[in-house]
Amino acid sequence: MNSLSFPEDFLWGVATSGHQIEGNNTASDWWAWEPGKIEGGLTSGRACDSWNRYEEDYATMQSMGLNAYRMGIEWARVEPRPSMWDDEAFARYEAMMESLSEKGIAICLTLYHWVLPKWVADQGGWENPATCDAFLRFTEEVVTRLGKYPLLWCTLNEPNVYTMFSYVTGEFPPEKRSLKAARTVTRHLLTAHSGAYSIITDSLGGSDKHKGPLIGIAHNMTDFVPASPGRLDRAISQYQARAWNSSYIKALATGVMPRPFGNGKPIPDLAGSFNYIGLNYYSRRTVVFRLNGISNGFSKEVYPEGTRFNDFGWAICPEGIYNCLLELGVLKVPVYITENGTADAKDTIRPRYIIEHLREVRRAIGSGVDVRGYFHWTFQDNFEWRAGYTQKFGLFGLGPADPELERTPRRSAEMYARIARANGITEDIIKEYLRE
Ligand code: IFM
Repeated sequence: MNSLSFPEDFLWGVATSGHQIEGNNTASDWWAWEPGKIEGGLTSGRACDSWNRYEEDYATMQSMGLNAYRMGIEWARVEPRPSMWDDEAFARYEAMMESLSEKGIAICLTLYHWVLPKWVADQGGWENPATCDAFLRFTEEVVTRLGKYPLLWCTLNEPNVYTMFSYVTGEFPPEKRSLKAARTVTRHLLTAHSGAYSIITDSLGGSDKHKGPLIGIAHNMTDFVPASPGRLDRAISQYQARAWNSSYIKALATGVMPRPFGNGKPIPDLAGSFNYIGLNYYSRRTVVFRLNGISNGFSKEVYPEGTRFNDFGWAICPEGIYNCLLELGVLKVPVYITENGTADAKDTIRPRYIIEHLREVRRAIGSGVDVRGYFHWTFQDNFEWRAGYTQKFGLFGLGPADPELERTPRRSAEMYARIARANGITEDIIKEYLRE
């Protein structure tokens, strides 16, 4: 592999979400739901205590040469009860963003990353159309108070993952298993997104894909491949790719969400309500057809000999990110990798994972996709939802049992800093980190 340079002004960042790192998000639906549900018996608890330790983390990011950070704002913190805006919580978020801005770190702000205020969940969450209005009031408040800070606005994180886990497989709160509910939720999420797009553009000036504000969603895409050339395996893998990947792209472009997660009816103002698109890419799924129900996707995963897996059992496939980027390229807006990373407690696969995925990102740029930034998931080990603290995605190690919550750099952190500083992958980096 040869050295690779990235376009001027490319963003090199890390991505996090509020609930996963801040700690004590006590007015949220997740906080109420977690006891007894989380692997390892812990709850999110104090997480990484980033609510208090943000300054030290941002200083570390700055020293690594990072110029961007994807963070979340927790709706439950700033509106713990209906229309009761918590000024102190807003002041803390403002202090965070001020500190990032002073350090020259561009902000990507996520408004919804799966966690609701408990009072919203109690009123039916995203099944209730009133949640769209509540979300828009929240968006308006955020824009009024903090609108000058973010370069990128991410209205929704991975609506497909949220709907699947919360309403189809029932692994996340509210643990429903109903395709009908999943369809309603998808519609409301996309309605909320398009409303938020209008609020942000109306308040902060016309959207311009060169100057911002840049507004989009973080779309989780998987590279689906049939395990055999057989007709049924090909059909199921294409079906999954359509349902999981393309239907959201189509919905944003045309305003109509196709089945199975949409009802084929137009969603007002959705078409074109974005001026960038975020890609969250982790892995490939190689599937065979099985009559085992929609929550299993009518399929089973079967991988060829030699496939590499991470600690979570996810198949590693760098060229998958290239395929996904090419698919997103049809939207003709800038693309940011809003998440990419791997669960690897020992850090034995992460350096190669990063280099190989970045090589594919660079290849996509060469093929004409306007990729403008890469946010590695994630900065430090954090609360991995139902898997608790068992999966380690961090450039920095962190153990929930450590009273000091010390952030311990993995080798990947040092490597990623070198990539960010060089705005690319140099021969030296390749020699040093790809040698094994
Ligand atoms: O931790 C999650 C994140 O919240 C959303 N995208 C995938 C990550 C790893 O599972």
